[in-house]
Amino acid sequence: MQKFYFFIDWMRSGTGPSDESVKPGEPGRFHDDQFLWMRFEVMKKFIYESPAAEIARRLSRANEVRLFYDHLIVKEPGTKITTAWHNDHSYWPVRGNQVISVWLALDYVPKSSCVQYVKGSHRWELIHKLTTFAGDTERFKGSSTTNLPPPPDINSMLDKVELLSWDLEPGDCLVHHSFTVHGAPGISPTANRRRAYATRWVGDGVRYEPRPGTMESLWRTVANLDPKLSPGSPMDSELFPLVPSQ
Ligand SMILES: O=C(O)CCC(=O)C(=O)O
Repeated sequence: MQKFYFFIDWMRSGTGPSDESVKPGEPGRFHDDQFLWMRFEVMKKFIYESPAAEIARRLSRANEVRLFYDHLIVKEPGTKITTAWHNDHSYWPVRGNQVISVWLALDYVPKSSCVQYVKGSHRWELIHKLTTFAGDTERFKGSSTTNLPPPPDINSMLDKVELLSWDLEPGDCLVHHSFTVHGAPGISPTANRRRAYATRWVGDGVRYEPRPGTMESLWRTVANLDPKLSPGSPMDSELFPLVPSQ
């Protein structure tokens, strides 16, 4: 585990399809990076040797799962911006129900810093307009996703929905369906850093569906990562390796 922490601190400069959500001059830092397993042996080892694949396979009731991608998410103390309400499915070039994330806490995460999930919202099966983690729509302006409904304004529905979040120890994980609406608060200046390693998994029933604006175009243009799949085909690509259960 120590080695894993070291890598995470060291690689925060991000060489993949990484993002900085806090604008210059704003407090804190909210950084994320993707496809780390392709660059760092320690992440690859986690993918193939941890129980994450089996957790995803069982919970999505799939026969087998592929790693869709891995994602490091780091929020520093004093970060005011919240993670905007969204579901993941809207961003992803996939069709199907067996799409699961395992969000692994690498630090102690008090409930006040934890991701918040809208209970039952996976049943809404919403495909919404895209924003950045910080809720910025500018980057996606011009894509045909502008015809979609906006992400749900959960803050105005708090009397109608139930939010779920927890106190987590390092090593605890949360598992969410790709249609589950979620967001996260900022981090108080006195709280500790919140590092999470999320792995995203697809089951054998999932098909490639590169809807306009979804992340495959970012992956291709920023990081030269191309699954070389045609729309409607199974997710059978070197980019999305099959991971046998442990
Ligand atoms: O960690 C966060 O702040 C957001 C996490 C998230 O949106 C996700 O893992 O899908």
